Amino acid sequence: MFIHEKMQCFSEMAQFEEVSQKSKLHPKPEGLTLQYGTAGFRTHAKHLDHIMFRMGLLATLRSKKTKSTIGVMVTASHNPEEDNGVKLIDPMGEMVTAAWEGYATQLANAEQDSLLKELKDIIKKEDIDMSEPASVYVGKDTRPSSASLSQAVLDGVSSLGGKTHDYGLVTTPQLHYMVCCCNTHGCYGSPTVEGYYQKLSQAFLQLTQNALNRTDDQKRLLVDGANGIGALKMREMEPFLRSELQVVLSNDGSSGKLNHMCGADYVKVQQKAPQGMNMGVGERCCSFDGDADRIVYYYTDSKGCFHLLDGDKIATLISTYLKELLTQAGLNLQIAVVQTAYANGSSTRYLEDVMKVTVCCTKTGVKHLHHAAQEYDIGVYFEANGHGTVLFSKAAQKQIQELVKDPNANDERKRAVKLLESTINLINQTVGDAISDMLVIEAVLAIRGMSAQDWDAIYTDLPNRQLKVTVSDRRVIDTTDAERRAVSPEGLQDTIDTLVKKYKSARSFVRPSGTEDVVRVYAEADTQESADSLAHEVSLAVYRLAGGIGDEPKPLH
Ligand code: NG1
Ligand code: ZN
Repeated sequence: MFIHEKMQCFSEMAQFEEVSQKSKLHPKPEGLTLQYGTAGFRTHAKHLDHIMFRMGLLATLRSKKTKSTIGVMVTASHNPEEDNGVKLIDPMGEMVTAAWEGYATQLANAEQDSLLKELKDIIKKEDIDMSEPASVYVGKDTRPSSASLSQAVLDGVSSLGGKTHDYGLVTTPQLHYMVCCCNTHGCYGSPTVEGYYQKLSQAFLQLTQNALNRTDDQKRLLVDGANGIGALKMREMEPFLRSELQVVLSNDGSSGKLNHMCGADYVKVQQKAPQGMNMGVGERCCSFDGDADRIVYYYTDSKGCFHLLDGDKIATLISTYLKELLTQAGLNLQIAVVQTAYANGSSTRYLEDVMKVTVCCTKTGVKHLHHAAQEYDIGVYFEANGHGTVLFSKAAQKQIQELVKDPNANDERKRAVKLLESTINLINQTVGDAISDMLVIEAVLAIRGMSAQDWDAIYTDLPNRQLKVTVSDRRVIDTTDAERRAVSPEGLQDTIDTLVKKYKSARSFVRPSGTEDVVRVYAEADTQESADSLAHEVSLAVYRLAGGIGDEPKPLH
């Protein structure tokens, strides 16, 4: 062996020696296995220390492989405060690719004494040059367990010689933004929290200049921060918005528990307002989830009725606005809306039949929607639960930028294309972002002079119900057709089909959750009673045919 080869070999051994030593400080409980789910690993925080260390290792390998900065976010989003989780962020701010999700599971489940073997296996399979430098950005939410778990990630990265930047408390979408800014060398913005506030607030202020005579009432928005990171970050951002948005913050984390009786998931699933919010009649309100990558809006009418404006209503509002601007700007760009099986049937019908936009349906989980949206000039994607954003293709952005500079464009076209340009700057294209989505919605409502009621009246939701059933192994349920049909266990889909036929305008499907150990049941029908009853009957079918445990599901009424 030549001397330099010997030295390299020695330094590699030293590198793995450090992994070996440090991993003992983050031991894996024997026999525990976890899967990289819909959005990363997620479970009770007490099981996650070794996972975090190992995800630090994996992010370092991914960084060496892609020669880019990779992100690791410590959060369990809308889950209870006791849970935690981790999401890996790829170079352009998108979710990590499927093959690497597989590596994540492989590494997470390796018993202590085979960790190095699995690590080397990934290095070999991916042909990773270990002499490449590595850089990993780390962020965390406000959970009590997040501090030590993010330290475990940092330990993992440094034990493989990677460089870290610890952003501390940030929202998930802020970390996605940082990763994208870094890897585009500042083209997407400056990779600091302040850079994020500046980019978004400037675009928001430009847009709202086009909304004349807005009263203070119209500028007022009630925000439920889910007692999480979104509340903290909203407070930081407020001065940048120069009173063009007057936020009244509740569930700001000063007393309540994260996601407890509040937050976007609670509001969406319970179809009621969060605790601790003082809502006036018709007042616009919104809720973030625990890591501020989801948002839903709502209001109560003069009869005290609660109205939810969910991800489907958000997708409709934004796509209608963009389509109108494209027409005014005379730009021939294809716009599509990407949804999942949870999208309310009325929204799909409205978008296809009235708006004449292309609608496509993917499996649950934003990574699937994000992918599908990349196929269009403009891809608007939202899950019904309020997780989503808009993607503009490179070609579409170029056309818009060229038209902004075109001296021959008339005033109407100029105005429309400038609005499009500012909207692009306001949207966090890397991932769904509650703060960015909220500002887009506020700007669109302001520009169009619409109230929450006007927005709600675009179409009427079909009554629906979501339930959970606990079974001994949720993997017995296998689905097809973007999760709208179950292929196993035998007889389940036939039973669902028969039940659905009993109700008007009805639809129902079941799928195993990727973030909780439950099977999710969804039903919609012409009345709330029918939707509730169908959801219950389907839950019973799941319980009986898919190995339900605990008490049998009870009727809702
Ligand atoms: P699961 O638990 O796989 O249903 C939930 C949401 C997803 C997505 C992920 C990640 C529903 C029905 N499901 O996934 O849409 O947001 O969490 O947060 O809302
Ligand atoms: Zn979230």
